Amino acid sequence: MARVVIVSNRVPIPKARGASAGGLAVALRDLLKPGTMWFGWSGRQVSEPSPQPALVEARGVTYATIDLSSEDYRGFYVGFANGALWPLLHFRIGLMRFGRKEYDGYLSVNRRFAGALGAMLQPDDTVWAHDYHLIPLGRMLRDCGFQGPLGFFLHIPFAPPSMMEALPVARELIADFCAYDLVGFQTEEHARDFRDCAQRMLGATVQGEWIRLNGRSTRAFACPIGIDAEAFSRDAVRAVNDKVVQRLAGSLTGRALAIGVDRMDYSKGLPQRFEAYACLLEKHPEHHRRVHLLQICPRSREEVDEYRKLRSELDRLAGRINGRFSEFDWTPLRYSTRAAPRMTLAGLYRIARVGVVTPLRDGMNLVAKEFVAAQSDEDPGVLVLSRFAGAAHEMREALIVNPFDPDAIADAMHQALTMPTPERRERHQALKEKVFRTTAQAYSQRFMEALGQAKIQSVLRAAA
Ligand code: ADQ
Repeated sequence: MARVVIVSNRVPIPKARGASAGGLAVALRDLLKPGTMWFGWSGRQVSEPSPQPALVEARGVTYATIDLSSEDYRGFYVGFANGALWPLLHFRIGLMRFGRKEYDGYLSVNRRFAGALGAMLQPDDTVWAHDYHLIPLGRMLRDCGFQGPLGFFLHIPFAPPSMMEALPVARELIADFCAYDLVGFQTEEHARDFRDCAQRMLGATVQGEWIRLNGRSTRAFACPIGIDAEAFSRDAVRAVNDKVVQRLAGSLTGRALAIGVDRMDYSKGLPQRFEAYACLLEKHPEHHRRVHLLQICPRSREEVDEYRKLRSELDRLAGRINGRFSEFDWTPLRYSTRAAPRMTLAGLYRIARVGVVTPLRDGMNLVAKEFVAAQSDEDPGVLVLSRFAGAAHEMREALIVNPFDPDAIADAMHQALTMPTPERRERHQALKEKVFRTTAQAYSQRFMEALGQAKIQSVLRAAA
């Protein structure tokens, strides 16, 4: 039977009943039918990883995972994927740390993935690999003899040739992308940057969305990811009974809530957001005692230096803002580094008057879509959105800001806090229509259809 095989760095094996699914598991939920396989890293570091994957069956889906050694993890995950590719593709070349050893580690883990997965693949399988950890995997699976449809989706942005040139192994990686039949990006801008790189850096022939390199054809297209808007919206309504949401709502005593929810990552523009909030309170004393900013940002990737530095900077800024503006009965900034259950998050978005989503660069940003899906039609909150989030390409009715400009973010927050109800409703209806149309379900279906067609086309083009 033809199977879909999903590959990603981390594998969301369903745990206890009621455990909430992460973003990728939600996005691919419709593909998780009996017979599907999901392959990736177990999340474990062991001294002698077995080449045999561990298999877990849940609701007919097979989850196959391999372990990594600490050395693998340091080179592949901390070193190359998050120390070089992540900063480069988020336009932070200055933070990029490239080392041959780390790149070799990255290749070696991809080879291990390809070896273990290749041994389990059947000729009529369709393979869909995800994200920047696994760019060379497609070529390596081809080297193992797999000839079926191979797709790849990049969840983070791509960079133009002038920036990609800074990465010493960029040419190899761009050629690796071209081993897939279909490569998906969050926006047309990222897809175009990729095609430009293939053309200018490798001399590939580009025709529309098709790239031809060394006799193979690959389609590079935009396929924006979404959320399960119906389910998220239902959760937001039900979350009025959530204890944390009730406690927070009770503590507001009529004050407006502005909310930010992000992994603690330097791409999310958090220091600039805190400065913008200080700027709002400085320019508009009328908001004193009338607003709270709740920033929820769970720590992530603390093995990487830059993430530890960011944490100290945010602690310092948060202390400074509260020290300067607090009154005995009003703390302007509430800041938590904990993860929150999805239901609680949905409820917090719903009671917020303003959603502040201001990344410096972001592939899509699902928080922007979740915020919109959680609002009520009668009394909706207003979204302040960075123009450099992929989501801004669709969500034009948000208040679009330059995230490098704290003054402009402060002005947009003021506009959001004082926006008349009819305008809030009008903007919300337009945004809601988009979030409910470009859903997670629409994303996976569109990608899979395009992958089937791309495979046929690439075979025809090779024969032409
Ligand atoms: P991320 O960089 O992780 O994803 P994002 O798209 O915002 O960014 O997704 C984060 C998810 O984590 C959201 O569903 C959010 O609700 C959840 N989350 C954040 N903080 C949380 C907290 N404190 N507690 C619980 N949940 C929390 C990458 C790319 C993005 C791209 C996605 C999907 O960087 O650009 O949109 O993949 O493709």
